[in-house]
Amino acid sequence: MQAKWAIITGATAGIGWATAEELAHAGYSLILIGRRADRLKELRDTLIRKVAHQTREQEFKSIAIDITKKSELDDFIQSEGPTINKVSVLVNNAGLAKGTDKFQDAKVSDWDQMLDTNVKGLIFLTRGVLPYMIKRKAGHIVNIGSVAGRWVYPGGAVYCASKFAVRALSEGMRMDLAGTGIRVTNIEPGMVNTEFSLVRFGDSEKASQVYSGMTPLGAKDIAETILWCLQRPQHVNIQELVIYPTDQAAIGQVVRRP
Ligand code: NDP
Ligand code: 8X3
Repeated sequence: MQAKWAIITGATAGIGWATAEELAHAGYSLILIGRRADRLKELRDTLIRKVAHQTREQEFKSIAIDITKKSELDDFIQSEGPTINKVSVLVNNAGLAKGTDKFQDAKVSDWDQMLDTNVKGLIFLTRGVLPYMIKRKAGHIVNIGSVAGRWVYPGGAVYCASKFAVRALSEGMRMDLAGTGIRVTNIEPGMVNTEFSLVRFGDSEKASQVYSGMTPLGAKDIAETILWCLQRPQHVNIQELVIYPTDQAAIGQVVRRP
């Protein structure tokens, strides 16, 4: 049997990398997207070493693109058409938060980057892939939202707005795609220990403090959940899932031990 194809954005680190490993182990062929070509190569080599020897049908393609650049997304959709035509899963994972400054002090360039990546990158790529899925009457879009898409916190206005947008987009897509057979899932994690906090603060000391004294989720926890959603029978659509670490009762309530 031919392997199923999945696209994973933000595959060079964290949740995306772990999802690539999980889906590869489950037999998927993958298109891996991120900006860092060296990390994509490392991931591809890892997958080939760990997984591909099990089956000759699996393929791993790495595509270094910046999803904030619409021209790069358009080129990808055009040049990879024959492979995208086989894709049954799109994991819209690439995303980031920048800074925790108050709204009145925050950098406009940080806002641009968050909105261009978390919202516009997601919608343009999805818009490019969907016609292929609709033609085949099958597909699964998995969006990585956040608990920040349900609850706002100080210093998070624009990041939270971007994840509220991911939730609205997931609902809107699901409504517009009703009857096509395409499923849409929004996964909403709490604290996951990845490069996320390093990117947000640009400082490894500050980033490590985020998880001090508590046990955060790991990227694999989210990756396993994504695979579980994909593996539900076709008539079952997990619409949304909120996943917190046990040590985080709510967005601003974290239990820390000395
Ligand atoms: P990481 O920083 O570890 O990974 C983010 C990934 O996104 C990287 O692979 C990065 O790759 C990619 N990326 C960022 N910008 C772009 C871009 N312009 N074009 C292409 N790829 C891009 O963070 P996580 O794994 O934690 O984050 C994954 C998703 O999970 C994000 O959407 C995040 O908002 C969400 N999330 C994270 C939580 C957490 O606590 N960690 C909690 C809830 C949600 P590269 O730099 O190579 O481009
Ligand atoms: C990441 C979770 O709480 O840092 O989306 O916003 S949080």
